[in-house]
Amino acid sequence: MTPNKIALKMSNILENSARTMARSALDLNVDTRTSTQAREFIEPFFPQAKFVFLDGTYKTISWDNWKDIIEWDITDLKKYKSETFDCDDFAYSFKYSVLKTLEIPCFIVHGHCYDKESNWKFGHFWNAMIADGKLYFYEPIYDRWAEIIKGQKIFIKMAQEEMEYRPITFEF
Ligand SMILES: [Ca+2]
Ligand SMILES: [Ca+2]
Repeated sequence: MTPNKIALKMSNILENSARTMARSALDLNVDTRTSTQAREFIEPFFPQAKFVFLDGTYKTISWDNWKDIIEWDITDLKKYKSETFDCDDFAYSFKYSVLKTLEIPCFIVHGHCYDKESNWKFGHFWNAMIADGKLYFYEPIYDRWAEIIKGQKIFIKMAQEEMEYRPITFEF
């Protein structure tokens, strides 16, 4: 079977238009930060954390900007599928949807989630942002977030229950 080339071309045109429309609709306050600054900012919260930096400098935006982006982005509408479209895929999809449209990066965080009641834990991926001098964890599967407070455990509600998030690696 040959692919429908007109439909593929049309899909490209629509995707480009959609991204251009979102870009001009959002009102972003863009600043820059170096990887060293990002590391020095996060380390006091998580002294054991490992870092992977892919660039030397990064664009940053305000948390109000991020909330607008989270509301606009539809990664959370994807259906969760074990392996095929699970936590790692949600975290990378959110990151690259925002990058493709706005060229604004966020962190990919790898770590563990703990169930408060049973202490059951599992490996997990999510996103993090530094905005307005604060650190936030964003759960792209459920469109929920938490502001990180030094010395306090981090909880985000998943389907029904709050899970504790413990990061290991920050990739930026
Ligand atoms: Ca969303
Ligand atoms: Ca996966």
